[in-house]
Amino acid sequence: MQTTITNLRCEQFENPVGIDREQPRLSWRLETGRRGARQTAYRITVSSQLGGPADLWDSGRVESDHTSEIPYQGTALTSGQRAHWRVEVWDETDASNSSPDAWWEVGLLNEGDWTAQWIGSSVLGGPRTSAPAPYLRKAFALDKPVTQARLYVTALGIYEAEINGQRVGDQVLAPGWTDYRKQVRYQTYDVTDLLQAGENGIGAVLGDGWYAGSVEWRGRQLYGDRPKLLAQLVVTHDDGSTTVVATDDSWRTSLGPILQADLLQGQHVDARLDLGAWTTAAYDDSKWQPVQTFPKAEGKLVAQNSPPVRVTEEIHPIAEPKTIHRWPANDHIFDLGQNMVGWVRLRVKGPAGTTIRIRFGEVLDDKGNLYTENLRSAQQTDFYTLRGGDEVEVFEPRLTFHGFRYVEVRGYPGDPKQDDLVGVVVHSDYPATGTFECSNPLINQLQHNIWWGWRGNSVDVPTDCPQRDERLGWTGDAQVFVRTAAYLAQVETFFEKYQQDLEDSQNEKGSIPPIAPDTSVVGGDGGPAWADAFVICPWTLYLCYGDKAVLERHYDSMKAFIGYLQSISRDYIRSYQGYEGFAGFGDWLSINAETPSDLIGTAFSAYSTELMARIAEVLGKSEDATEFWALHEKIKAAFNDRFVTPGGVVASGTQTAYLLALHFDLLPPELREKATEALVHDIKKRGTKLSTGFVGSPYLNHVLTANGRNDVAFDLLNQQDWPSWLYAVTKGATTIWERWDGWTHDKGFQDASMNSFNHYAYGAIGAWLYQSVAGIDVDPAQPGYKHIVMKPDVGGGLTYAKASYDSVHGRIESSWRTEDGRFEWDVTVPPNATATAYLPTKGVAPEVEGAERLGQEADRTLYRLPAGTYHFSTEM
Ligand code: RAM
Repeated sequence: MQTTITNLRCEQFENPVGIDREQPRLSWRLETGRRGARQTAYRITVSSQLGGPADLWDSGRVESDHTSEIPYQGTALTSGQRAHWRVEVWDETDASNSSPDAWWEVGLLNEGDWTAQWIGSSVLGGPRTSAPAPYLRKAFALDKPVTQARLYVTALGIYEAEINGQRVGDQVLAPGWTDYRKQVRYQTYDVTDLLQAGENGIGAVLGDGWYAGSVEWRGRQLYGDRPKLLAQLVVTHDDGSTTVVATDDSWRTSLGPILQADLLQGQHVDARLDLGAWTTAAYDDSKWQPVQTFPKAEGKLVAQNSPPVRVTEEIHPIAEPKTIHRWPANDHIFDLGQNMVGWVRLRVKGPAGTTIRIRFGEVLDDKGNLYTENLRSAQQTDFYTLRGGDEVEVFEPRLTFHGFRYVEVRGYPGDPKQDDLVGVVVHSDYPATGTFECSNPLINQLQHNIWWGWRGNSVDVPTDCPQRDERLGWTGDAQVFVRTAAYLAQVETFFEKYQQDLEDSQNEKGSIPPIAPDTSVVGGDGGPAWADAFVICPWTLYLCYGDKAVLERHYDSMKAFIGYLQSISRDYIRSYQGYEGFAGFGDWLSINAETPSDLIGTAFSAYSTELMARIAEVLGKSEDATEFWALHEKIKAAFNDRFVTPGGVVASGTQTAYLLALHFDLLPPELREKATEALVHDIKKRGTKLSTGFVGSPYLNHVLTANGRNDVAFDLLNQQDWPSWLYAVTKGATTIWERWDGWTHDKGFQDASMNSFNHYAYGAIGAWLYQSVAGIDVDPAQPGYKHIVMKPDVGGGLTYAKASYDSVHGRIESSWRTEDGRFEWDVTVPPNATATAYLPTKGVAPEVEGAERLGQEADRTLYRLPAGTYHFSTEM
């Protein structure tokens, strides 16, 4: 059976344009059904010409089983250069196979490559009022045929570019959100097909975006007073010469139909002001004004290096809209059946000047009205004023986004029908990698909610929520969820970008704020479990994708962070009583269970230091590793001294206190059992309920399962009264709620000032479902699923569970069912990986072809599995 080489990726993109890393990382996959298939060597060749000799790089035959993220090590490439590459792979039989050709193209590497100037309109809004969106354009002639054209473009704000009346690319909300004072990301588009010899037109419309529009609750203009554009079109002609068309003072600007484009407040459009075909060459712009030019932006121009934001799906209302009769205009409420993030597309016909108001909410109140109190100051309201005439008009705002399930349309001429409105789902366009299903439909709905919670809260930045006046890159939420996110999707470069956001927000003392990109709402130190995202997130990426680059890139800053933690600790206790700095958010939103800040602080200090020691080991920095381990010992000793009694009682006695002590392995081994008992006792005392907030919840079921109480883990999972994961599910939730008690029978809605129905943090239970219930996990000693730990923990009345995960090596599958006292298990190990299967068995362990028996551990038989598919059948 032959091996084919597929999935050729450069920096996780397929044949990308605009790569600016000096050593772009190359990856591929082996595809074959052959048992035990693995790579023994590879040879990468890179050429400046398609099919040409390897003039840029020939790695030679490298004896290695690595297939992912091999750094390019050839001749330095120049701006705009294209590199063609392929890889030859030798397998375990020493047969060799070559991949198809792939390529990447370099972006603009040097500031000097940019001749474009920042341009914008002279019209600007204020801290509370927005100005209409500026349109910017230029006509130009190309006197020779076009063989290739690239548009390098970005904005302070957000842009949508057009050439000759056609939209450039399919990204939305570009260039996304960074701390623009540090970094501004540009996008590169292949626009060859949009141009022609002769007359051409180019233009862009700008939204205020995160740069000049509303961000959280502080109003507008956080980074600058108005949006600006930077664009450089580089056209190559058939004779090899180039023409560059760049933004400068020859461009012209006008206001148009978009009266407001604000991410939080919404988009207002008056179609009567439509500009027509404003990027065609023939368009008459004599009434337009000259643009203003602006000095160079502070932030460094860097290429887009994470998944672009795109429309990924459209969903339809589940029923005809409900009409609420009001005076002077009726409301029509559409239900999309899913709490989602993006916008709607609305079809409408009616008299010119009719204005429709569209509001968005996650839930309805008990009278069936749209509930918007929990949005705080975010209006997320769109207005559309009709052009009029006989044609159906289509309204689709793209310079804003909303979080909603219900859409309230007021002022619609006549009665809208179900198919007049579509929900347009928008988020970072990463490949989905995980599927999970089991015999309990409520748990399947929970998994569905976790996935949608992640989708809506990954619009370029991992956010707490997507709807109210917040939508921020809260560090705590991100670290809580990153492991789950890495099951759901290929989020490596998404989180690498966030890691850069974190580093960009680090202050000179080494602290990491609660939010990145930093909006300086709360200040310089995010406190325990929040700031620690800086170490936890990259470590998780390393475990799940096996690449050291992110650890290397941020090593010095992470080390500075660990130094900072000690500088604010007293006798190794972080957030000690009496500490004058920010002691942290505690176990945020826990239920009647307060865990002291110094306990959480010291536990996370130990954990981050341990991870740092491991990171230093991985990077071969053994002196540092020794120091971090020594520091870790001291923090651990201080933790025990201060918070643990000789009998194994952990101070405060909360579930979270025990969870941190156990999960971070802070206790002497002989106290683990006692601590587990105490944890279980507290759970039972509360009626088999959890009391954990953001900090403890992600570890709860892991700790129970790892310490012999998988039964209690399942009892918590199956609990349907609040606080529990399934409570919201039984109340019809389609995403994860911010609070365990977002809505209850006796109290109704929780405090509107903080009650999001789309907050992914509690969705962190998702990782346990994949890891423990389905039994697919990484082995830290061979990260990136090179060696897979397959250890399903059966329980909770489930009769089957099945999951798949598309790892860097290919698809991993685990599917089990129980039947008449037997355990039937199907397993797939992708090529170039191995797995250890932990088969739960009472009786005689079966012989399975290709699986090597390794021995017995308690009630499980261990097998070593080379690549391939296997079926186990045994007595339970
Ligand atoms: C809330 C956010 C977030 C949390 C912080 C502490 O406002 O929604 O989820 O991390 O506070």
